[in-house]
Amino acid sequence: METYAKIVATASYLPEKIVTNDDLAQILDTSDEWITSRTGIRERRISENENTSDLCSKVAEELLAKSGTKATELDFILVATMSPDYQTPATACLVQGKIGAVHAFAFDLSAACSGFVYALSMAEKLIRTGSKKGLVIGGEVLSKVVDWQDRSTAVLFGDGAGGVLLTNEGDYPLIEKEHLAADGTRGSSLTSGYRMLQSPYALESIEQKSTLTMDGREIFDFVLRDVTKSLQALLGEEASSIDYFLLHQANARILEKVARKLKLPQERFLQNMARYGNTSGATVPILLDEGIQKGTLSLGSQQKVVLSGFGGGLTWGHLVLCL
Ligand code: B82
Repeated sequence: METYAKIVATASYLPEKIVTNDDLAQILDTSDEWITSRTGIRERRISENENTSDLCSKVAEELLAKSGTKATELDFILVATMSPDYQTPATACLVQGKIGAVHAFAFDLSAACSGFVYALSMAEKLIRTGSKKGLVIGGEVLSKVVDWQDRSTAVLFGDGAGGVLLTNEGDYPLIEKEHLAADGTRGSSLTSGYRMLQSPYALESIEQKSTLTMDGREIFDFVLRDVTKSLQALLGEEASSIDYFLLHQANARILEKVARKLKLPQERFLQNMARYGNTSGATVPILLDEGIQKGTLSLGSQQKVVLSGFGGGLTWGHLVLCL
């Protein structure tokens, strides 16, 4: 008999501190009107004393509690992040240690805003090939990687984490269709964490910003052209029968344009960037958990939901889920 993955619980965790656009206007030359009209973002959460592994551990603990699972039952922990506590140990290992998941292997996956979608795709294959239970978490503290002097980027990002607990107890396929892709030739349009050569043997050191950089126009066009085209190609006629679209929450204008291109009503595109800003690899799982908490989405309902991530790499990916 075939083994199918199932999402048995979702969870999210946001740091307590709310920073509004007006708050930012006090430290940067910007305004609520500028930020809201261009991005749809009104406020974001900023961590005062928690790092990425802390946010992810809160999500992990909530996932275990909600599903009545013991940490020792987990076979794997995957964390999608572009803002890990360390390069090593992986954030997933910090979570594993903190919750006591002694039988789980653990690693981070680096695919920026597509990270959770990539990680959920990988985890579904782990379940189909023998793993029984595992966590997939997207978590970011982007407030530590943005350039707080740069008003064009600092206002866009926020901190948060979300995730799912997967088991092998599904009665039908969780992922009906998927498409993951990358174009490394365009990687320079969104970067973070650059480190130059600095050994005694280094011949040249190419200096670049290590804080987050992005060419907004270029990646905006990338979504409207490449990402939308690949979504259309994956869905075809089926697009109209998708119940909800959970797209990376980068910018409200992107969601409006994608909906219009697919000739679908805006209401099918869930949105929460007004409250959390862009939390990169965490936007999709936070949106999924909110949809479930509100009752818009329901686990086991067989609703058809598209998860779609796109961003640094460049990377993009779409999953057609049957919840
Ligand atoms: S923008 O270039 O300044 N712009 C679009 C022309 C304003 C309406 C802009 C802004 Br402001 C914020 C976000 C984007 C954007 O396109 N973001 C992304 C696109 C693809 C993948 C990831 C992102 C992201 O920001 O995470 C553009």
